[in-house]
Amino acid sequence: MKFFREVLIIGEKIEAFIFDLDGVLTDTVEYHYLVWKRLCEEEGLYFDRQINEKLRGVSRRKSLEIILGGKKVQEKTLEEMMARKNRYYQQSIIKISKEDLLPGAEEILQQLKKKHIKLALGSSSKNARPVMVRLEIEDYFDAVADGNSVERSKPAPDLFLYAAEKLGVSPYSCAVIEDAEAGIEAALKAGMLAVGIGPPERVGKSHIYYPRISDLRIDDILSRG
Ligand code: B16
Ligand code: MG
Repeated sequence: MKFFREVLIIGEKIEAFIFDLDGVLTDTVEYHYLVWKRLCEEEGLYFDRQINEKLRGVSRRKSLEIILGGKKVQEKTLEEMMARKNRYYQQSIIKISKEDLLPGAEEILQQLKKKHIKLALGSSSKNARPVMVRLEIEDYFDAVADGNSVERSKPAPDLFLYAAEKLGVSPYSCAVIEDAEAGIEAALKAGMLAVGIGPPERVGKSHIYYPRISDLRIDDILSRG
């Protein structure tokens, strides 16, 4: 995939950045962990931080399937469990404020705006909009792609392709900033420049990665276009 991008897309400039939300701009990963843990305790299901790592970037339904680990459950029960988890999650995000933006995140959005780079959000979460509002970042974005925008979530490329379409740019001119393996895979499949945030074990398949969002260098990314 990396090879294809480098060989076929010579001369394509980066015109837009697509930001993941959970784990990139804010640390809602911890909120998701705590509420899945609560649900698992109620249901007598095993859950730990290692399993939680596998849930980064994947949809609510896929997350529950991973937790169930092949255990057969009726559709009605699955839906009730997803709804309960979401109720708990919605209760926990009420506490989110601008303070929950990760260090350096807003500065990066500001720098990109100054450079007239188009910005989109690309989050698997159906709760992305209320979280953006609580973080007071919605005005930075020209488009929002979230868990309600497409059928197939990350690692399918659909969400990022939808974001590029909304921005009116070619997928090849987009850089995706992601903390999840599923998100990097989605960005690569979309033909975009994949920028990982996190350790190499998680985001090492990206074109370029940084340990934290505050380490990201916009000019490095633009020069990779
Ligand atoms: P919801 P991202 C993802 O957001 C989270 O990383 C993932 O853990 C969560 O299951 C998914 O959103 C769905 O969230 O239950 O709120 O619809 O990282 O793509 O911004
Ligand atoms: Mg994420």
